[in-house]
Amino acid sequence: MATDPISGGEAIIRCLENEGVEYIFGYSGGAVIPIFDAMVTTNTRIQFVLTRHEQGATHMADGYARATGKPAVVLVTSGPGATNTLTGIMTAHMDSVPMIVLTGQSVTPMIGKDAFQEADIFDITMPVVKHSYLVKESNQLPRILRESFHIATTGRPGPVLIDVPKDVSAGDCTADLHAPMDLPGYRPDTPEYEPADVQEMAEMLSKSRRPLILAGHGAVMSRAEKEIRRLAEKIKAPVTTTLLGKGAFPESHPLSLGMLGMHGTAYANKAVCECDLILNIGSRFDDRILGNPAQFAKQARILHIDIDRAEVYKMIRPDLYCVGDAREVTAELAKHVPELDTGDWIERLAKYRRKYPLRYRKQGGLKMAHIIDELYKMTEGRAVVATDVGQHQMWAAQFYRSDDPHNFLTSGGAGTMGFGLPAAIGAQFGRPDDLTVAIVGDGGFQMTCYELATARLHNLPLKIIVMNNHYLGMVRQWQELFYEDRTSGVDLEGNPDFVKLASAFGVKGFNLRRSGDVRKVLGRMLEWNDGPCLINAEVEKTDNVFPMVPAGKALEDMMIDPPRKGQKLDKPTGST
Ligand SMILES: Cc1ncc(C[n+]2csc(CCOP(=O)(O)OP(=O)(O)O)c2C)c(N)n1
Repeated sequence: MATDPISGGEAIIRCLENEGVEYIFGYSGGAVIPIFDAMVTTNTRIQFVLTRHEQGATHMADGYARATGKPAVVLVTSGPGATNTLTGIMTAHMDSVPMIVLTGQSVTPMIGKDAFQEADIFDITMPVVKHSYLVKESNQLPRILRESFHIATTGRPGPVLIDVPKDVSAGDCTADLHAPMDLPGYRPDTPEYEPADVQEMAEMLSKSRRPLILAGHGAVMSRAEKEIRRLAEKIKAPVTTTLLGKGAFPESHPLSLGMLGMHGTAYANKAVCECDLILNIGSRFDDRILGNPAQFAKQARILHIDIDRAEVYKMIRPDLYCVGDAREVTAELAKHVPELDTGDWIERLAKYRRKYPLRYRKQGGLKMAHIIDELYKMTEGRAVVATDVGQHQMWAAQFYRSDDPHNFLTSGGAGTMGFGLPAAIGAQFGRPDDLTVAIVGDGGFQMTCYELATARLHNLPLKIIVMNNHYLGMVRQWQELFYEDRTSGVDLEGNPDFVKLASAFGVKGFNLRRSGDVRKVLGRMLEWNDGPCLINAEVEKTDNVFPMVPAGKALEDMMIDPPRKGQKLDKPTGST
């Protein structure tokens, strides 16, 4: 049904409203003025959040989507504005986060002619989007917007790019704003799983004496937490998760083994080595959790549930797989599987838990693990935690246990430094009443710290802890362990005074220097109620994260404690 003409920009805003969008995160520019203009002329209830950099906008949108489970929207201009979103798009893509990125583009007659601020963002982002569009006519906008939300949120979610030339956003649109979709080749909602496969999985599970459930991000995305809990409790199977699967099973539950893999718990890694069956629910068997794929879970039969057929056989050859939605398949499986007697197995793992607990020394200098452990206790595990990438990220994953699948936000697949602060801001927008804490390294924080201005402007009650070890800690750890302590390119000499930096943005800052002050300073931070506040934690410079499985080694080769002084370790061969 044709309507009176409205501008392409207005059509975009109205279609976003139809999708229930609350926020657009972005940055302005010439090629998107018609869309910004429509935000004024349409009197929309959507709020625009002007960030300080387009990368910040993408991570904010990402954090919003991860914390709320809803798709998020980014709007930026053409050329450099569009290319500045690349890292954020890749981050969302690697972790299957639903995001719509609207980029401005030069007017259609100038495309391909090196016009001012022209970039071929469609092709540049091609390997890191789920789908992309270049809109050629204003009347295509309603259909494309509808399709983009459908594609971004269904099946395996991911980012969708919509490149909008300026004449398209400025032109007339007469198309129905509820235009029908036209996606004949895309049917992710078709229930693909075979009931017979599930039945067979149940039979294999019923013969297992040492079962282990591994939950990944797919379990989080499909909201399978209740079903996983039901299944785990019925068969009394221990559950371990990937970094992004944190919270898919409550980490405070007695059956939880926490995270596995490179910096996972010793008892989770032992469980993988000794189990007789692994049920993988929605994890893509990332190399950080496999160690050496050829050596992974040698005694176990492997069952793999994934919504994306491309993940099956990619890293591991399963004994049986089922392509389908993690929640549906797990629910079905729980119906068919009998109760199991796993008493001996649970007791064996309990011994490992007692022998190799996660630990840190309280004496000596201030430790990141100590701060995170106290934060966990003081907030009773209820905070939404967003991290950057590095040692602090791994300690946060180990010590901030999560019982909620939407409370631990981190860049897992891409490992993007600079993610933590903007992701926490996005999460706080989406969940204004929840306590949100960004735990960041001094390196990563400096990549996006300008977004303090965004947090302050909107008076978000966000808490930020900068783990200031004056090093790019995780890289220094590798150099110390595997390159005879030849540190190179990791000394963050010249760090600013982070409390003064915060103050320049109007953000309250506290210094934390001594272990004895951890509770006191965290308490001040938690009580602060005038917008964002930050702790500069002067932590020990050369502390290292353990357990550690060197990249490319088998989980059996895990180092539970630091190696002896002077002990020479092989250089890791696996991906770094
Ligand atoms: C954008 C980006 N650049 C480089 C890296 C490689 N890298 C991974 S961890 C790390 C060190 C992080 O240092 P910091 O932010 O201070 O955190 P820490 O490890 O000290 O906790 C680096 C450089 C990365 N992951 N992302």
